[in-house]
Amino acid sequence: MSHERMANLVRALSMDAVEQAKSGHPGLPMGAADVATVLFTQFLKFDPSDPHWADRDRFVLSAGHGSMLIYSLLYLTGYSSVSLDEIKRFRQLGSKTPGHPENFITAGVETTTGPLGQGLATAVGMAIAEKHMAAVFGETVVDHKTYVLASDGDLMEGISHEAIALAGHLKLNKLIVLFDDNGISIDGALSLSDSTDQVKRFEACGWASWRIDGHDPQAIAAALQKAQKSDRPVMIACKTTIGYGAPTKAGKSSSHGSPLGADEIKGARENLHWAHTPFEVPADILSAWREAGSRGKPAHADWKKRLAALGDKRAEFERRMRGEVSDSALTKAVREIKEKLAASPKEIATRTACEFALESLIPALPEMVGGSADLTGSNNTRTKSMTAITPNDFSGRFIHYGIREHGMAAAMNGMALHGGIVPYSGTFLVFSDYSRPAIRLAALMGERAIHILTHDSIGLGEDGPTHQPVEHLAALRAIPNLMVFRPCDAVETAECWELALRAKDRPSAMALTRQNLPQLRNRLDAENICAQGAYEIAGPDGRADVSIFATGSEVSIAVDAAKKLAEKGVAARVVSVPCFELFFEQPDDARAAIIGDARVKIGVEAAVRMGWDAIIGADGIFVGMHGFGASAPYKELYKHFGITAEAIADAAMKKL
Ligand SMILES: Cc1ncc(C[n+]2csc(CCOP(=O)(O)OP(=O)(O)O)c2C)c(N)n1
Repeated sequence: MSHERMANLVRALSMDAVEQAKSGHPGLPMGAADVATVLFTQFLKFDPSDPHWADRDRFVLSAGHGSMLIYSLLYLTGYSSVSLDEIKRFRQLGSKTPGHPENFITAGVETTTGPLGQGLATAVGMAIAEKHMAAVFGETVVDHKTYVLASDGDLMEGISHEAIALAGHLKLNKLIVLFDDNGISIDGALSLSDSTDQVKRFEACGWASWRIDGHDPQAIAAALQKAQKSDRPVMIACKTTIGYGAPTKAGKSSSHGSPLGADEIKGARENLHWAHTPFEVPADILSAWREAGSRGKPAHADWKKRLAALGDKRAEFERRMRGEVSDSALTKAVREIKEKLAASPKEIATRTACEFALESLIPALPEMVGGSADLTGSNNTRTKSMTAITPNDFSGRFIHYGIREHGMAAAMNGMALHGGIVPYSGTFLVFSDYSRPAIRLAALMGERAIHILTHDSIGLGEDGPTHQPVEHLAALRAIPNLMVFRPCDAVETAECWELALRAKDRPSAMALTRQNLPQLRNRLDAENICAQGAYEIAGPDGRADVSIFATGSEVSIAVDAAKKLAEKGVAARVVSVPCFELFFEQPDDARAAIIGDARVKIGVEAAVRMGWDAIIGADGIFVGMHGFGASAPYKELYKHFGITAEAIADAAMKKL
């Protein structure tokens, strides 16, 4: 079967599906069909009968708008997730072929893509994970490549720079990017907005990079062949024509993001010598594609034998790839931490409590791979025993991500998706804005990536308002499926770590202090109390007149306020709220019991009010921030902004 016929089937399916859906992007699949056909029929190692085969090559369509490309490829190579009917239902509710590829909907899609740049940066994490797992379990069972198809938009996004610089530094030589170099974006020719020499840019970042004709199957195959043996990551700029085959729209932005229309499709059929009706799949071409799809079967079978020969390590490898942390190891580690804290309570910052917890967690859970965006000493994410991952040795468990929060968060997604690793990292809470798009994708995909976000309020003091988050807790809490933890002491910090690690299908953000906090939980609780999201941490024996809800560093202030109120004969209780999401997920009666029926409800958090009304009601009192912070020693700032025990007690008395 000729390459041309096989590639043209991809083109035909893509333009027909977009036409039928009356929406979508035909240009990229038509332009990149040759590159993708060579990759999938000659190079990519995969087995459609097992989309989760651990040693498959990963293929990331970073330009997610070209989703019909991957749906065509999955159908043609024989993945059961995408049938011809699903292709006909492109972009319809409940289909396996949504507008942009979603890894949690369509088996064979490695990662959700659509926000440009994310796929490329996620792929860097996959390539890191491959190297780390190979270092731990050996290349006999972990030896695969990560391929990316990236568009102009992917490479224009800022995140691409963080990603390619990190990949180049780490010499991720099994990462191969195919750049769909078509010179067109939505507004028109790329020359409207860009004049970067991408080949030179990648080279400057330590990649091997060169240009080819992206419609010449021999040139594509030769380039991919050469890429197999590279000692550094590879970027192949494939010169293509967007909408290849369309008579008037090829090479133009008009083929990028809307159906071609009946006349144009008719002309494209003529140009491509495609004498078939819409969605018609000629049996001989399909069978050639299916044959290509079964190419990987022998390799898969051989791999299974090598896996079996792994002996004792096999079960551990499989456990890690399933993403199941050892229940007994985790339970034991957390118990050990809590016992130590009960025996000798610690007045430490929660960031320090994090490191204290990690000292037990890291040896217990070998899948944890940490890091920091150049704030290692401030985030306390590296324990004494951890060694760094370097270009020459990927067996380490700590990544110096550099000052690349966005690239770091996306790489963590890639590691979580690859499997075998539970990634966590650190930066300041205020800079979660820089990583937010990738955190959002982790939440959407349901991936366990754990973000340690220290310096979580005005409590960081002198660095001032640029570094003092006020809206970030609210902004993170607004992301569905993300757990935002703000522990109040060392014990809660350990419990929140346990919850984050046990949540296989959701990411976590943990807001931690720079300043020391008293340990409020001195009793050894066998249970994880933070699992309820909120609980009474201090209270009178009988009914309370006042309920004070607080998180993190403000819980101890709330406890002091309750004492002041008690001196005035007012019964007040304090509820610590380490995780809004887990609290809101409690059954109605449990939630109502925690909220209680005290006459006065007060929320205390050194951040903006947004989100708090769900707990304290619109008529509740909020003691927190109403604007940006300021630069001063932190104790002065708490007084200046009125976040004190006195202020809370006064507000309560006024309302009673
Ligand atoms: C972060 C982000 N910004 C904007 C968009 C909207 N968008 C989709 S495709 C595209 C650019 C298209 O140009 P290119 O990447 O070259 O793709 P091609 O035209 O070749 O299909 C834009 C701006 C997006 N998907 N992601």
